[in-house]
Amino acid sequence: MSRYVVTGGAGFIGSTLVRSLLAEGAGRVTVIDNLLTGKEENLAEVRPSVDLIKADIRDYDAVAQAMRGAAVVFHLAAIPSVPRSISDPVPSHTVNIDGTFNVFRAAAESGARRVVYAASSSAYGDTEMLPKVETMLPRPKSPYAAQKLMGEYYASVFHSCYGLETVSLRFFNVYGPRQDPSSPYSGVLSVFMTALLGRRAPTIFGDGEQSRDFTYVEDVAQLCLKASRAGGVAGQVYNAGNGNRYTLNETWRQLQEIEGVRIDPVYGPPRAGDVRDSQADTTAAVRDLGHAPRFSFEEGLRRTLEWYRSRRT
Ligand code: UD2
Repeated sequence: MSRYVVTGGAGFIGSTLVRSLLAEGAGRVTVIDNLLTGKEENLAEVRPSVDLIKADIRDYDAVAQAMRGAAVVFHLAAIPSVPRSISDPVPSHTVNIDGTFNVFRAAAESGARRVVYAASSSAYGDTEMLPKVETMLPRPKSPYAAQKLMGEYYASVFHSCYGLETVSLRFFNVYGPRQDPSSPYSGVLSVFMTALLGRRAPTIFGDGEQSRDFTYVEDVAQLCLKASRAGGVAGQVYNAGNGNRYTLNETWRQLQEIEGVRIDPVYGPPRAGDVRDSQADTTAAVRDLGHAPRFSFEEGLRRTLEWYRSRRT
């Protein structure tokens, strides 16, 4: 078995992380994925270097078996999406909380050294001030946000009670190649880009003045690697964002400019559980983990757009 395990490694972010690990010389990587939202084809050209275990993280025995001999675990498996956790709360609760508990428990029992946990910026909810700093009181506004926050608490407790080195990274609206645009719960940029390429109007929920710290997937993968190696960070929580924020209106405008088209969006009612503004304070991640995002928003948008274009038939 490999010394690296990535739960959710066939997903959009997980498969990027698997590539980064292999590029840095990992040799082999074990992936645990139930292929619910992940896809084997996301691993395409790296598949020969991956031990893919098709299992659900709610299955403790399968998780424990996959982790035998692992040194570092990246826990990315989850049922994401704020609206999905509201319309169908049971699966997201059981995967994101019970499944996460299983991952920490199996990691501790197998003697793994460290678990890097994919937490979420949604834990902050609406804060009085921007950017959002790790010391702010969390105020989750949706089941998904509460579940992801619970995972952070478990991460911290597995460190203090069992000595497992855990690092929680609060991902801020990650986007990039391989993000699946086809579900009603897909991330907004994947939806915007496929609408743009199909010359269709996107639907913006609310007035479009809500803002996000969109973070390119390769920058997040690099931060995961750094978090797996940094000293003196066990039990801590860090923002994994860029430190910028763009409104949806600005973002749609920028995409139209890149593509040289003009398509007015359709505005719909605001979405329940939505956070208004999101922007990471990256001071702690830069200082303690060496976070150094490389992709500007425009560069990330262009690269992602090219990827969606290359996938059009
Ligand atoms: C949350 C977290 C993010 C990550 C993600 C996982 C926040 C601020 N961010 O993302 O870090 O954990 O959950 O799922 O909580 N929208 C439209 N039209 C569409 C789709 C979305 O207007 O077709 C809006 C949506 O109402 C929201 C924004 O776009 O205001 C972003 O939505 P999203 O689903 O891409 O991500 P979000 O912010 O819920």
